[in-house]
Amino acid sequence: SDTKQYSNILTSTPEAGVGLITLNRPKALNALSSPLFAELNEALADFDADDSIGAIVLTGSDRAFAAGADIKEMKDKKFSDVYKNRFLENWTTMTHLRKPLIAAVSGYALGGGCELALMCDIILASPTAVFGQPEINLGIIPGGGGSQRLARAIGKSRTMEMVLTGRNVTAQEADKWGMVSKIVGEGEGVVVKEAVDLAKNIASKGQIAVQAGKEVVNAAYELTLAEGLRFERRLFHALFATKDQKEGMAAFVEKRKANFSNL
Ligand code: CO8
Repeated sequence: SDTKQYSNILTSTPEAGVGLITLNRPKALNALSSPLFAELNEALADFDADDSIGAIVLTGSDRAFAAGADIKEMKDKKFSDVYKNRFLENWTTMTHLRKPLIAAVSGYALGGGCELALMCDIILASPTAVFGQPEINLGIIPGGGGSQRLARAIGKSRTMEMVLTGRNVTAQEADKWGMVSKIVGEGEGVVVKEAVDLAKNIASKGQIAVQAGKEVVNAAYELTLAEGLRFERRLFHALFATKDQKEGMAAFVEKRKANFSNL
């Protein structure tokens, strides 16, 4: 996966089982241009298809996770352009990945950058992280799911305040509101290291169970409670057909570490 050369992102495998994607447009604070998103989708699809990868980390720089969609690219577009060309429709492709995706956010996560983090499965924040939906200041509204995913994550009142005023929120507020799973320690690179450790931990589990776990949690955001509970139980039942279930439970009884085969 690290053989491909991209112009707007970097890819690597910092630990066995972990794919790392770093947004790399430093001069534009990682503004999400169409070429960047095409590369991001390609790299995510490659890691998702790679059997040796168990979890993926997405990060930016110390200064910016991503400062939003590329305003210079958008500014002269007309309704007919964005509608007919399905502008930014491919942004949500990443929500269909099988493997867990962890956002390691440092610095600005604004507009589309905040929405990008919200499309990930877990968000770790550096103490310097800043989240916001400043679209209102540009005469538009969030278009990458911000209004919907934020409302589900932090509730109506806070989402309304963020979307209608464009006010940025600190990592500390985002943490208090349950938008991120935690704030890591201070220092450059700390958030990426912690995200890679978390990804490595997830990659060490049975991968069928990991992917099923992601699928059922995500179902909680799409289905009614009754449908979600039924879906969870069916997948829970299905896992009794895997070797990993036999191995995991045998290892517990035999007081040894499980050796999962992902079968
Ligand atoms: N697009 C393009 N260029 C950007 C962007 C951006 N979003 N953000 C920063 N840049 C560029 C700046 O233009 C500047 O370039 P240059 O040196 O050529 O002038 C460079 O990055 C550095 O930026 P600043 O000089 O402004 O740096 P500061 O430290 O002074 O400020 C800020 C940093 C506060 C982050 C500031 O850059 C800023 O406010 N950026 C814009 C934030 C914003 O409004 N984001 C929302 C964009 S709209 C959006 O995301 C809609 C999403 C729709 C998603 C739909 C999905 C389906």
